[in-house]
Amino acid sequence: MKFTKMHGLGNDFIFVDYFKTEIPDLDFSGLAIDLCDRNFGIGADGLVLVLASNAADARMRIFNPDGSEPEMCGNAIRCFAKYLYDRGLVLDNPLTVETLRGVLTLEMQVEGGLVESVKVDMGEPILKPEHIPTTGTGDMVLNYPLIVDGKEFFVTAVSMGNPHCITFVENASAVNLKEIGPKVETHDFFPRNTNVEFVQVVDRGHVMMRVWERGAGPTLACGTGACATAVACVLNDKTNRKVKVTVPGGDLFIEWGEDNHVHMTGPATEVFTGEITLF
Ligand code: ZDP
Repeated sequence: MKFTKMHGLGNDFIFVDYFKTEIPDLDFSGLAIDLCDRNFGIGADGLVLVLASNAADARMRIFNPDGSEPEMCGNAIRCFAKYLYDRGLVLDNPLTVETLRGVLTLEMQVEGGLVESVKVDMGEPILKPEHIPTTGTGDMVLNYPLIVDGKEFFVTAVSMGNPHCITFVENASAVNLKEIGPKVETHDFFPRNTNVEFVQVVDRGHVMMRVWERGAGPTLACGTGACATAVACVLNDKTNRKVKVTVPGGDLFIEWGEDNHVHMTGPATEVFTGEITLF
């Protein structure tokens, strides 16, 4: 199996291309578990399939390292656009991508014929508690006291197609992610589990964020997480609608427009191509 290794701010993915070929009858969930393993496989935060689409220029499927299939992925979709455009598979700019969250539009910044960064219209945030989903009621889960290990965490829940649980902290780097992350990820309040973001506000235009990802654990960056964080910051009156989100892997630029759409801008990088023999 030929593959291409790519990343968005260190959030890394294995790309497998079926854009012009038949999709083999493979257990991609099981394959993701094997290939994403950093010791026994290639190592990555996810497996991404490049597919043809009847509804858009192309279709993206992604599998987490635990084999689960999330609805959307911000860092991978920027890499997805670069993969298609740099190879001349799609020449439109902007281009459209079909995901489980719907069809999204991506605008590429090209230098020397290659994509350097991508601005993605990530769509509207989903705030209705039962649509995130959570077991909460009312209009939204805002500064809600979630009990974890007997301790109260005030959380805001936002979906960008995939669920996110955001909590504000004094010092993001002091959070014991491995301790608290999985407990919030699998909390009963989140029937389909959740990604977990710890956010430290620097000023009204800048925050620091660390993430424990659903089905992946700690990662260096999360695009949907950065978008959900920006929305939570505005809802809690912490920042303006335009905010730089600094994650361990670098900076993402997020704007929650007056049209209620969230726009994410960030880099996409190709690292190497290779081939792996499947047993
Ligand atoms: O929702 C989930 O299960 C996430 N782990 C999906 C991956 C999200 C990603 N990190 C992103 O950038 O949005 C790839």
